[in-house]
Amino acid sequence: MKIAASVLLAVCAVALARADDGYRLWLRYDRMTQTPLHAAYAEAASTIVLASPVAEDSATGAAVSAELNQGLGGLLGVTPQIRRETVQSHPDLGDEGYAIDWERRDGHPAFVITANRNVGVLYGAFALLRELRLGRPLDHFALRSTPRIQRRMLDHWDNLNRTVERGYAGGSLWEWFVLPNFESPRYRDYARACASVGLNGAVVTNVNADALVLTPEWLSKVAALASAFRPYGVRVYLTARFSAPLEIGGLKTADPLDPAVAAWWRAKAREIHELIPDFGGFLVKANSEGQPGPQSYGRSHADGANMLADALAPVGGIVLWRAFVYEADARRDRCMQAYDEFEPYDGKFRPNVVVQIKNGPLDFQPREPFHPLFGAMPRTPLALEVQITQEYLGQGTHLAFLAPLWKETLDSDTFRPGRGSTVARVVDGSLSHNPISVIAGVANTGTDRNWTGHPLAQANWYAFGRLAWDHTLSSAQIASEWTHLTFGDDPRVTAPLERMLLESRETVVDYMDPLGLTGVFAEGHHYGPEPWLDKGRPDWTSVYYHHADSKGLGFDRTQSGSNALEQYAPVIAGIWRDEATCPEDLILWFHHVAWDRTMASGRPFWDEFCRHYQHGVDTVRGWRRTWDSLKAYVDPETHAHVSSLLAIQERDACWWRDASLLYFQTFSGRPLPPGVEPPAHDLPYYRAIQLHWMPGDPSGK
Ligand code: BDP
Repeated sequence: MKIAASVLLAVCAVALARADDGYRLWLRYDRMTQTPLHAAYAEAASTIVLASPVAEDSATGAAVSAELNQGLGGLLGVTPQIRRETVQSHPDLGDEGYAIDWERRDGHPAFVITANRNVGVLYGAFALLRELRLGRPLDHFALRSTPRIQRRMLDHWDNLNRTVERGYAGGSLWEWFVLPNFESPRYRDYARACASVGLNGAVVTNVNADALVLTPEWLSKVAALASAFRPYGVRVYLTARFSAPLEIGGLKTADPLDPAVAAWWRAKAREIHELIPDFGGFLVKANSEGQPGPQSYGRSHADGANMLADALAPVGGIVLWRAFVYEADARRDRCMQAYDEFEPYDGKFRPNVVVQIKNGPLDFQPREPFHPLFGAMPRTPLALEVQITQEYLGQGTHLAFLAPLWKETLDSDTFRPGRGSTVARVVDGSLSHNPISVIAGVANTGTDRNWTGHPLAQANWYAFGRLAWDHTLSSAQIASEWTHLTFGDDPRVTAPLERMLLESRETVVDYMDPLGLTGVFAEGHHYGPEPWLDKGRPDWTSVYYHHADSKGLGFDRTQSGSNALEQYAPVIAGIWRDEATCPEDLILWFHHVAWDRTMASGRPFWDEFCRHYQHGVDTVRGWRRTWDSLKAYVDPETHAHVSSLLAIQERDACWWRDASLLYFQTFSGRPLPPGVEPPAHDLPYYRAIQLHWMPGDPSGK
């Protein structure tokens, strides 16, 4: 009886240990298998020295101790003795950097974390735990790391009613109604996860902003969030609705040159600063997609940004002014408008203004060339904004690991002023010696228990943080780290899963919009294909972007077309301008390509185009087989969840292929090449598909 009970208990314990709801993200800290290396780790980890010139700040210091206790206890079964030592400051470590060394102290091995500030010690603690978990050899423990970009931010498109624009993981994490009285423990867990990958800022409200958040009642709620995040080094920012002085301030105008308006914002900045002493600043979407802005008063973006910057400067805040602007009735190529609007203002912004630019000139498509503004404003700090949430890459149901997409932008060479002037160097400030540097990712988090909806989308939150800290890391390294931290070290799991992650972005491109095609997404919710969309605002249709006709496909952005190429440096424009040298993965972005053009493979363009779609479908099918084969080695809940999502992804990949090829075939008039499966239905069937109440769709219908 006794034996039976203990067997049952053991079985339950195993089951419990295996049931995995994903809440712990990559911070699992499960006991590592015992090897001589782990025994050596355990010995050294029993003493941790925290060396810093500053006195211990209680909140962050407590977070460090809690993390080390939890992490080392979990991984190694060690309760560390944590000693604090006061040391000289290390200028090369800056405010947030850390060093980790393996040394002998009093005759015993010990890990020493050195940093100038408590938050650096915290980053060092997370790094130590990560490196131990990943099995770094002890004699390699002389780590030095400082972030390349100062402000590493998550932008939450969260509304005050707790819906999340383009959010696919449940509702908003911020429980506004019960704030500030009730502070969900999840706020701390959120900030801790951010800190573990080095993120240090959160814009907690949607860029399509609500002025209400700037009222005293709501600011006290924001202050509660800020205090929950503070121990983990995460500063709060807010989106500022430009018309707030009218809406909540009782003024008759929001004209940025009106002294009463400027005074209102100055007082507002002071009020926020009193509640939130480390308030980061405002993120502003102005004169874009219906949002108010300075142009409503005949003023420029610079006038608007500078007025807010003057209000924030006395309290140490910055303005993140978005360059995602385009006019409703413009005759000019939409992809050229942000450049036209902002480039003339280079050098005209206050020092605490940062212009925040999406990775590409359109809108977070699966592939775009880098935004030309990155090469055009050397006297202005420029922030890179990417989307972690997968608005255009299958949303909550498709696997798409985005590090390769972000790296593609970061590593792009603007050739301004010369070779080696990569977007990464523009953004990290090293190219023009800009004093402020910012990178922002539109968050993929929500109230789903596993934070990100798709279990594998956690990898994108992780990857964004890691790249924000160090953009020189490779996608493969990040994929490997995340996979090991999340799924353990069994190579039967990690090797195939890493391969799936690394293939996934290109696979999505293959079945959605290969060879530089863009703008073919369903109206409103943007989930499925709608290349036939031709009604409504021209630049919100698909036909505006793909230009399909009987001759060919693609948007001519050379001199014979919109000449968007003129916005790039001559070297790069020269390569892209010539159809013969333009990389094929961007060819439809820059050229109207003839259906029978011979591609590098020797095949006609139409055949090549079709084969990309099929290749995308085939790859997803391969993942399903691979994932099935991992069943015995992966937590059952997670396995079942991902299996179902991969089935949806295969269904959708087929839908994208069939709908797109049937539609474009009406222009090409050519048969599907051998190897491309015939569509399951006819074009009217696909055109009739309507999805309702899609997650994250702001139009809500
Ligand atoms: C688009 C989204 C829209 C956002 C907009 C933006 O569809 O919901 O408000 O970007 O970035 O991608 O402002």
